[in-house]
Amino acid sequence: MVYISKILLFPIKKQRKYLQSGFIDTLRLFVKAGSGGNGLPKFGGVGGQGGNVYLVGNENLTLENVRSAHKTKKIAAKHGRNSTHNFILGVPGENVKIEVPTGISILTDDGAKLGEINKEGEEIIVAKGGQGGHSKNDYIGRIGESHSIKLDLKLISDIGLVGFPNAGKSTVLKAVSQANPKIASYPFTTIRPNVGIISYKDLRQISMADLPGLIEGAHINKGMGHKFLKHVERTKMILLVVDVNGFQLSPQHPFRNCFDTIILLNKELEMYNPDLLNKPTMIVINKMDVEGANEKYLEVKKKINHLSDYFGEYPIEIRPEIPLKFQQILAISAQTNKEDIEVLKNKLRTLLDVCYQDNKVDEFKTLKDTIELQKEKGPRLV
Ligand SMILES: Nc1nc2c(ncn2[C@@H]2O[C@H](COP(=O)(O)OP(=O)(O)OP(=O)(O)O)[C@@H](O)[C@H]2O)c(=O)[nH]1
Ligand SMILES: [Mg+2]
Repeated sequence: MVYISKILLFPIKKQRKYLQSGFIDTLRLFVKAGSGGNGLPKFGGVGGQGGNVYLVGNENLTLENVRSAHKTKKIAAKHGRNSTHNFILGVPGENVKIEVPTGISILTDDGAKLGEINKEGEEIIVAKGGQGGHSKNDYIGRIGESHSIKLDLKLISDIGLVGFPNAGKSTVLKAVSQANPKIASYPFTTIRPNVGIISYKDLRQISMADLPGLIEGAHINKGMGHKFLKHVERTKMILLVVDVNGFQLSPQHPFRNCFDTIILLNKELEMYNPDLLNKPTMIVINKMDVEGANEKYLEVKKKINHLSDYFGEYPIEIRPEIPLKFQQILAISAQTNKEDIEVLKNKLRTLLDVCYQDNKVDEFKTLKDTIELQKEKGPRLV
């Protein structure tokens, strides 16, 4: 490889790690339903109906499985048989059922949504077989539908973890759930989404999706975070995780302190889809065990409820327009403090219960009192 690149005098660039995950969350297939068989005018015979193409939900599959099961990406159902002397009613064409993972939307090429599959065994017709020929259509069987469809996987989880790389999102997921995500001290450790389940003593379960970190410019497709933000669109609430020490992607990139990272995340969410700013959001300020964290946290705490007062300090390219609002702010050490994690688990549950009850962000105002009451308990709660 080295030689070839030398001979050809161009460097072969190694693919970035975050592009190597092998994880796919969209897949295009071409589906073709069967055409209807012709009718037999002499005996008033009706041609068989063309077979339909269905998608069927299977919880154990991934889109990678579907891709390898249908390498040609063209899937056709059988045609209906013609009506004959022996079979006045033509035999219908066989249907085809494609097993797909649950939690997908099905779209056509022009972006129209054909439907969703969210449960095991759920079925949807994606190409309808042509009608058999009969007296009203001159006994000519109709052509079955055919088109390409896009399967768009969206993780279904209650809470979506959003933050810069290395902030501790996976550490949070690991601490609150049984999940065992990879954790490391370098950015882009998580390269594909993971879902963990938080279990409570009364058997209540809440799902949380850990997503690859966002970076500045994610909205213009920098890094891979943008691709995964679509999963956040479906979660009931967002859990923003920031490192109290701030973040620097590399020595070539500017250092961003903790407050800057909050502003930048605000901007990225807004640029991706401003509706995300209306989603109930909680913020966790992580790594409070590190020396000097308290002073840094106090600085952030002063400003965090008035983000827009500070927008003017940021250049226009990174300045958000609408400030994020946090229903809850919690300073924790996800790695070292078990009590913090218990408090976090309970706060998440309380917030999520309100989401389910009211499904309205405004209702969170009523939570303020609860938050006040809980102030004296648990970690530094604003
Ligand atoms: N001191 C300290 N370190 C922490 C804490 N939480 C996480 N870390 C460390 O921070 C580093 C990054 O943690 P991850 O959980 O992998 O971060 P992430 O946000 O998932 O990162 P990406 O997957 O790259 O987006 C690891 O070295 C963790 O051990 C904490 O509370 N305190
Ligand atoms: Mg991670």
